[in-house]
Amino acid sequence: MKAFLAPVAVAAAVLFAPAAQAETVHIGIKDFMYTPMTVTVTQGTTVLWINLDDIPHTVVEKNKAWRSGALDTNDTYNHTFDQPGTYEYFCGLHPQMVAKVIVKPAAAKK
Ligand SMILES: [Cu+2]
Repeated sequence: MKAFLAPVAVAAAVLFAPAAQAETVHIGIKDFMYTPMTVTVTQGTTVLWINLDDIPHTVVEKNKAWRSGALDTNDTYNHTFDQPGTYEYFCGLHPQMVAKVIVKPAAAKK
């Protein structure tokens, strides 16, 4: 009786299918830089930062609308961008580290 295997395969395909919304974009923090320095995402996207340096960094929105705590090596911080706009941010520990997230309206996505 091996017929039960087929439904399992179907379930796996559904689980691994890309989600229609709720995308996540990753930004690495490495060598005192956010990589990539500029990302363009669609409204509703979650951006996840991960610190790949061996010293702490933070992620602070220019107007301090949101900010991470100190991120040690391999620590992550995420923020979901619900509103379109350009969001500049910097590292509270190394203010020369600047980067930005550009959020496009969901309707603009092709
Ligand atoms: Cu830093």
